[in-house]
Amino acid sequence: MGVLNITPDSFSDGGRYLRPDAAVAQAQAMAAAGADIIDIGGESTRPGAPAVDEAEEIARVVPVIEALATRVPSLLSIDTSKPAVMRAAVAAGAGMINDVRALRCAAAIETASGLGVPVCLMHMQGEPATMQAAPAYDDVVTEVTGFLLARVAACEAAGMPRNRLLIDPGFGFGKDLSHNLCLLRALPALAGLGLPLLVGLSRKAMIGALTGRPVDDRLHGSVALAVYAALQGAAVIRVHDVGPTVEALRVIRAVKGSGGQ
Ligand code: 7PJ
Repeated sequence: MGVLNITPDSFSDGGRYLRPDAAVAQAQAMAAAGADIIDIGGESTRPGAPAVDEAEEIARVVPVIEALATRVPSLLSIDTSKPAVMRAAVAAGAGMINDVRALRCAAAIETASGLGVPVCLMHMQGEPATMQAAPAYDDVVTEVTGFLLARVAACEAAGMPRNRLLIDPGFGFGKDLSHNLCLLRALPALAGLGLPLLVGLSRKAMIGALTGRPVDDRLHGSVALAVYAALQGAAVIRVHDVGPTVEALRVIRAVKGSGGQ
């Protein structure tokens, strides 16, 4: 899954793809590099990012989704928590919803259920503005797992079949380095819950903490974690640098697969 942020303020690529033609070109490049899914977002979840109203969010993402629907073979995912944006994006050609709030906003669950597309349910402690101030858990793996299973149950109760859902522990969303490392070590257990597991680690602060690298220089750490996550059972890896990640995963797949001698 390649990341396409159509925002002025995302933490690693804010402002680069605000113009629709630049966004479309970037998505085409990610598709050509092997992205099966393009995740399109019009609101930054960076700590301190200003809220975007739904009309502005729709105006950012819909022209890009419309243009891409006929130009790339990749599945288009809309990264939003707002029901109106979900509806507009799916009408424009999106075939998946990625919600960092796991359909907890008013009417989101009914809207997503009615739209009939796959949904990624992500764990987040708190809200983006303040989530990194003092994240705290008694047992991060147990609490994240319990939350995700409760959201899956809520979706099923709203009429969504289980085979339309993905789960994501939400690395960096109300988690410090030790929480993120605990969740990474628990990936096999999370993958074992029986729903496809999506992970997003690309360029995140934990890589900066471990390598000392600024956000625009975290490729090696990002690819390492993508490979690790895939080997531990992740089904979908959300990344900014599609080409290098796809290459790394291709090599790993050859080793794990049945080809060769
Ligand atoms: C994630 C996301 C993630 C899912 C972002 C960033 C911050 N959606 N949206 N999982 N992260 N499902 O790109 O670093 O980890 S925004």
